[in-house]
Amino acid sequence: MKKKALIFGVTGQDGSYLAELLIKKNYIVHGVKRRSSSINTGRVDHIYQDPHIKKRKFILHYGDITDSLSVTRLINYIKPNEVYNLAAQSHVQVSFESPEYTANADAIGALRILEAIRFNKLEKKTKFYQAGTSELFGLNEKIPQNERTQFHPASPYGVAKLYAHWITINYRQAYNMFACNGILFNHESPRRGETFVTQKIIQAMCRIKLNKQKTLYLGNLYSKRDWGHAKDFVNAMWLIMQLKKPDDFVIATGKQTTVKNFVNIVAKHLGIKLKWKGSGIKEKALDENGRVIVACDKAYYRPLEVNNLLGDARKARKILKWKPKTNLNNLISEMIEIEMSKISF
Ligand code: NAP
Ligand code: F7E
Repeated sequence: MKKKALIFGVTGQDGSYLAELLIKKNYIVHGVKRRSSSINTGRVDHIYQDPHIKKRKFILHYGDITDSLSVTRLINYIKPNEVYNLAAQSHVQVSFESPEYTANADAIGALRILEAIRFNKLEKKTKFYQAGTSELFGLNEKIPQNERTQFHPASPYGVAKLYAHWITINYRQAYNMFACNGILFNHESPRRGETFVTQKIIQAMCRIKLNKQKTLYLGNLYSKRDWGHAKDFVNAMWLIMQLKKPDDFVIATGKQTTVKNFVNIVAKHLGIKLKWKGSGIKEKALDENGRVIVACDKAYYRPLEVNNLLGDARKARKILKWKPKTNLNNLISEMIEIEMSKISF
């Protein structure tokens, strides 16, 4: 019998890569999409269109993790072997503006799925993966951060994910469920949402290179992130679910870069020479002709910033035998190549 996986958040960056991976591994993949006024399946449409993938291998259902009935109905109907909860309001800055919705989706959403597994008496059959985040470490700047580092979330997003983290552990301990947390550091790809900083920088710099945009406006240039490739990270999710015993893992590259340096690397790839001047909100980067290519705008600063994230994934390396295949330079090349092909299309 083929294994059945259910992915909440299949239309997102990670959901789309995970669906591809599981189909390759011969799973029947069920995905949950939200009803939206415009089409939101752009990241998974190619899976449907692939003539080698039979329609019955990839099935989409409407549902919403803020709607218990739809969650329970889907779990009961599909009776999956593995559930991946990747669904979330995943934007940190937006979580300051929609904190209640973020808590409902990101914290209680995880509870709804766990409870639906229990309610349908699937505790022994169904494994659960929770998409945890390095944002749990937040203001704790002791680096590198691993599974034993104290959490100190610094946004409604981080706080909601903290609940999801602990409720996953609670259901594991109380009901003996196979329920795991992946504590994933930032991971990007050509499928990254346009409002996250890496994709925003790549899109703007490519447009600037082609004279379709003048200036890129950013917030804090000095926050440091540990950026990996989403394709590598979804592989870690699957490995976590194949263990004999459920456990929690930090997944990270172990390399750190500032936002400003990310801009510099992208500029170098595109052959744009940047000269930085000024400081604080007045800091900017000019090109050889003195045109302002990058400037700061206070609209992109957060009420509270997480400055320093760097992951220590030694546990994953040892137990899962996982390590990232793509370095930052190659990730940036791939993102630029795809973006350039979209602009020139
Ligand atoms: P993403 O691209 O923003 O995708 C989020 C997915 O969740 C989308 O499919 C979205 O649907 C869906 N969703 C949002 N609210 C929902 C709701 N109420 N009901 C059902 N589905 C809902 O995020 P991602 O980068 O793939 O990240 C996947 C997960 O990992 C998220 O939980 C995120 O918080 C977490 N995470 C991400 C990173 C990272 O660096 N990427 C790091 C650590 C943890 P629509 O397509 O309709 O919007
Ligand atoms: O910001 C700074 C910003 O929005 C990265 C999510 O996937 O990873 C992601 O959260 C940094 C921050 O990602 C802009 O202040 C400067 O310090 O790309 P981001 P994030 O907040 O790290 C974690 C692990 C998740 O779990 C989340 O789901 O870049 N920054 N200027 C900016 N950020 C944005 N978005 N836009 C700017 O203009």
